[in-house]
Order: sequence, then C-alpha cells, then structure tokens
Amino acid sequence: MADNSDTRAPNGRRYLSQPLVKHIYTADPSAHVFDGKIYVYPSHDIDAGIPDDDLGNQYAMNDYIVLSMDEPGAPTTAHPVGLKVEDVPWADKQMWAPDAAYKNGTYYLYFPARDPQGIFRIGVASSTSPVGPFKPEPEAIKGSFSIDPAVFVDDDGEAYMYFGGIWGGQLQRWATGKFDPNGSDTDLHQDDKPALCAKVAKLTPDMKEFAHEARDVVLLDEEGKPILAGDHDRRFFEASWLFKKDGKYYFTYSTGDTHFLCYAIGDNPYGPFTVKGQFLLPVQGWTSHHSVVEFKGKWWLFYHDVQLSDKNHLRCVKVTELKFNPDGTIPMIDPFTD
Ligand code: FUB
Repeated sequence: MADNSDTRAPNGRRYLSQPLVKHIYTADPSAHVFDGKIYVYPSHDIDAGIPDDDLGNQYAMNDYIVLSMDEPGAPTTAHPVGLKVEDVPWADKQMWAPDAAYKNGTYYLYFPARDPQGIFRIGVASSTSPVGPFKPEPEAIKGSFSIDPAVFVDDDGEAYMYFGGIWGGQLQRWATGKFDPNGSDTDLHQDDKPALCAKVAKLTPDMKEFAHEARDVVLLDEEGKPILAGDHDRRFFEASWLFKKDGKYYFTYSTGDTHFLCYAIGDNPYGPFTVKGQFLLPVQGWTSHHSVVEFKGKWWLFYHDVQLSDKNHLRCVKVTELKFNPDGTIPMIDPFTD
C-alpha cells in the first residue's frame, strides 16, 4: 500500500491529519470510549475490482476489523477480524458503515448489509469483548432497512438507532413505507419537496430489536421549515451520528453528493433538529462519514478520506479535535492545511 504521509494532496495542500492505520483500508469510523480506551468501528474497505456507480457497488466489503487506541494520537491497534459476512445467515454482501454500543457486560455491533434479494437491512451481533469476535443474530432487525446505523445511548440508559442513506443506501425506495424495487437509484427528484429524512428507532432493552416503527429525523431550517430535497448543501444524505453536549442533542450527517458534514441541534433524541450548518469541508474522495466522541474533556472528530489510495472506495480513517464556540455552534474544520 502506498504511503502518502509526506506528500501533498492532489489539490496541492497538506492533510490536516494522517491515517490511523496504513496496512488496511478503513472508512466510516464510529468511535466510542469503552473502559477508558477509544474503540473505532470502521468499514474495512477492499478492492473488489468493481467500477464506481451511483449504487455504491464498488463498496464491496466482507468483514469488520475493530481499531483501538489509548488516546487520540497514540498508536492504533487493528484487532483480528470481528465479524465476516459469511457468518451472518441473512447477509449476502456489502458490509457498510457499522456502529457499536455497550450494555450490561455485552458489546453490540450494528451493521448494514444487502440480503440475498439485494435489499439493505441492519443486523446486530454481540460479544463480551469490544473487539469481538461478534456472534450475529440469525435475522436482521425486524423493521430495519437502508444503511449506516448509529446507536446513541442516552444518560437514562435508553438506546436509539439512527440510520438511512439515499442513493445506494436505498432510502428513497422506502418513501411509501414499502420497498420499491423499481425506485430511483439516487433520490426522488422532487427538489421543491421536503427532503427524505434519516430514521430513528428506540432499541428494546435487550438492544436487539426496534421498540417501535422507525420515525423520521426531521431537519428544520432557521425558520422552522423542513429542509428541502433541493437544498443539496444541507439536506440529509447518509452517515447519521448523534451526540449529546450540555443537554443538547446534536444530529450530524453527510450531504453526500455535495460532500459536507452538517450538524443540527435538538432538545431530545427524536428531534426535530434545527440545521446549524456544515462543520467539515469536503475531504479528498467522494464520501464523507464520521463520528464525534468526548474523551478526557476534549471532543474528537473521526473521519475518513482517500489519502492512501486516491480511490473513492479505498479510504483511511483519521482523527482531529472538534472545537465548540461558547454558544454551542461548531467552527468549520478544513481537512487540509497549507
Ligand atoms: O462505506 C460504504 C458507504 O460509504 C457508507 O455506508 C456511507 O456512509 C459511505 O461512507
């Protein structure tokens, strides 16, 4: 694998951060602090030789490998494979962005994959170790669909899964509540209508099922009106991540084809959330996907780019500090420096 650490990016600028690991390709980092250490649950990118398309067929990942580190900037360990697609009875291919959660001595890995019918579902696997191996449930979570699960556990112990993604993530094909096999490959092409929403469902106490049918994560503009589908610089595309700071709930996400990370603030886990703006400028590569975690009083943004490959489907995970203004807004992060 090429090591481009000392090189400039194709835009002539230097990278803000360097890859956490360079011997494997990693993406979509979901970071958590478990037992005083940072664990990152990324996608494990591979080159399957599939050309780029709007459905994301080039993202043909088969397994998950957990990363860990004592603190941001410390050496990163890549652990043995934690879960393989061939060990998941309901899953066929495309193990995309995962997340993890902990409850009562058990670690839960949540992951999307396509079933044999080509429909994305979300599954769960469990382990007594944060790095696996994880034992999958035989069926996908009932009522789950689309991609990019992100699980937030609130201070009262209630857990919520945020999920969904348009284009290859198939969210637009569920617009009527049922999967439309002939639906659009991209979005609904209704720019003057409210944008498609990410979904949220509370998890059951055993962390393995939805406690209710998934609900819309409503994103509002500064006037309280729904963000429109044509507002490509701010509308939800994929990569949900929720965190809580100073009693406020921050719903963060990627705008996909415009390549920004955005954030919106709400008063409870279900929203609605008022969009405040973007906080990460486009990285090198088509996708942008991230997580935010607090560690020892500082906040960290885990994100990815394609520094090691310059190929959209061969990404590398990075970390940088996330700062906040006194009013809770987030200053823009530029993934490059001069
Ligand atoms: O890694 C495959 C897909 O790319 C993820 O599910 C999306 O969020 C995008 O990062």
